[in-house]
Amino acid sequence: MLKLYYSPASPYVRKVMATAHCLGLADRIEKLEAAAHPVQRDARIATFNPLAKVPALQTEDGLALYDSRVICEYLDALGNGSLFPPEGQARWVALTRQSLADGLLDAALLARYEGTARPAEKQWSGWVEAQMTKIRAALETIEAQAGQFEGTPSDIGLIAIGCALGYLDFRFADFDWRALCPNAAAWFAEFDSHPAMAATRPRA
Ligand SMILES: N[C@@H](CCC(=O)N[C@@H](CS)C(=O)NCC(=O)O)C(=O)O
Repeated sequence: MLKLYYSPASPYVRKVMATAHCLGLADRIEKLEAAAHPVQRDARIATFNPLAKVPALQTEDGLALYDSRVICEYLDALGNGSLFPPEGQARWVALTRQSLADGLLDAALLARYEGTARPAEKQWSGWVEAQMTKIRAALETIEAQAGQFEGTPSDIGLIAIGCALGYLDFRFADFDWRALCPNAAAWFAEFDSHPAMAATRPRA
């Protein structure tokens, strides 16, 4: 079995699990309990990943892999998939979309940690606003491209974008990203109903 330090709320873990579902590998993953936190380090996760972040995977031959980008590419190779286009423009577009979605998520997590992990007297609204600016800018780019997106999780860029938009629904429910992104919203309505996305919706 593959062993995965896991959180049902993590959008990066969702990316890994959606990838695994697309490839028919989800049943080969044993989910290991973890409590990732930016300040209260979880020593269990650190046995696979010194950064103590999830996702962190141990392969069947004992290799420790992180972060989500590497794990997803490993799964694609293991499952003889085509979620990482091997060459040409399709490859660079898919990888850059993954970076865009992961960057949106990095900003979302930093904004959330400011409110949940930092003591109230040290919180800084300017920090959160700056992260929200990054999120809005990433959404603008997603909206500009949404007309070209396929309706199914056909590559890692689209999977990552789907997980990022799903995370906004999950943790930023008051932020009406659909009002900014009508085309992406229409795409997401169909995309998120795919079995690989439906099986991996975030939970607290
Ligand atoms: N770039 C990493 C980000 C992983 C990440 O930030 N995971 C969060 C949970 S959603 C985490 O483990 N946070 C704990 C920490 O920041 O130390 C990836 O793509 O896997």
